[in-house]
Amino acid sequence: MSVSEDLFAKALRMIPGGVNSPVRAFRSVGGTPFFTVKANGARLTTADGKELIDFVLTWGPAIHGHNEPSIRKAIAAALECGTSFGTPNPLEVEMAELILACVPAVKKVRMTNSGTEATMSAIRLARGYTGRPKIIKFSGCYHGHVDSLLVKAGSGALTQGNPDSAGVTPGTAADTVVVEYNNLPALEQAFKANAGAIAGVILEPFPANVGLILPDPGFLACVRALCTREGAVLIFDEVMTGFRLSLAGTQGLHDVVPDLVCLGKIIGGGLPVGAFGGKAEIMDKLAPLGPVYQAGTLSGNPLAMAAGLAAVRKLRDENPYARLDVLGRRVRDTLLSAAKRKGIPLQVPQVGSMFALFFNPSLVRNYDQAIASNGDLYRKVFRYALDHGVYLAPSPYETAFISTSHEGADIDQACTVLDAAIQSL
Ligand code: KE4
Repeated sequence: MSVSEDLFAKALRMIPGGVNSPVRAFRSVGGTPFFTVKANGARLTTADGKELIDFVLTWGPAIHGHNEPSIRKAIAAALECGTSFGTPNPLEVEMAELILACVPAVKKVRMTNSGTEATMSAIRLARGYTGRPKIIKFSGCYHGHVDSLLVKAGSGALTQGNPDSAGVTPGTAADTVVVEYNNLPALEQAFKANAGAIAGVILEPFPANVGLILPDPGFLACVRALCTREGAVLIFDEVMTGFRLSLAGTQGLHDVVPDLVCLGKIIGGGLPVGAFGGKAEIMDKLAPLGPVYQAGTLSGNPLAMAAGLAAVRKLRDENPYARLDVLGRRVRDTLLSAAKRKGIPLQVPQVGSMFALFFNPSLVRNYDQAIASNGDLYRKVFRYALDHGVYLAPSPYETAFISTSHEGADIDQACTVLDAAIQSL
């Protein structure tokens, strides 16, 4: 038995599914998950001493690679002063200043401890600001484990949703309307069917929890226009894409301005974090100023702020986004070329340092098309890559990430393995 297998057997006895977050259990790809004991640059080291080139990057935060020295030094320096104060601390002010400087849509910001807290708070704020009950979300978009957002399209797909998890009550789901992404007529119809009741529309501008789906030309602008017309709050969930695709997230790639933005991952430099921000007139509805309650013992924690400040300042100072896009295109072209030679239909949506694989003959524009892709071929590629030292996301419905530390030998080696993985099908 390997060390990871032994650890997993022990974990299973004490932790549900042996993991503290379901996707880590490898249930979508089979086999026993490996345990990581350390990480540096683009590589993880497993409990069995195996090195893996990592395309998951702790689900996004490690844009500079793992254990980046300036982030490590920033945490160590903050640690000298203690771990948590429960009072305002100067680093929170620096983080707010930096987020406002980088993300134009954000005029005021509140820190949280996770992306889930950020989206949960943003939809409560939208409801409190508008006095309306309903939220529109899009199928395939994931916003963390918020009751109101663990909802799938209901029988009357344009009226109310159905719970997408046990424990979410029909009453909660009833206030969520689920619409197909990239389907403007459906969004228009949802507003019509819920006239005057929609508090907000939340979406991942580039859905990346269903593989990676890119918006049709003009889709985001039309969503913006409909929200403006209907008086609904437009919420961009950029927990994944924030600071990943540009300093302004997807907002650096188009000109659509949301009313609220949710952030996470990169802004914590690998430590627990989330944030939501946007128009001051909306944000000022938050306690202690306004009637919408929101709180968190460790929100703005000095260690997470120090790590996030170091990570974001490094992005601001070095602006690595063009370099990351070159790496993303290289991986995409490697995969597409390999699939063409093999005669296998493959889509590789890629934007900057994010990419995904859909074994599908057609462009994937929505959730139904994503899940109709061949998951078995993905699982075979995942397994071959892992056996040859490359770690892709352990699910066909996730996105892969590249860091600046992949440049050079690691991306060369990874592309060789990914090509061979496709040829092995
Ligand atoms: P957290 O609560 O996990 O910090 O963030 C939730 C969240 C919100 N919004 C978006 C767009 C997200 O991608 C996430 C979390 N992403 C997943 C990866 N698909 C986290 C991995 C996990 O659940 O273990």
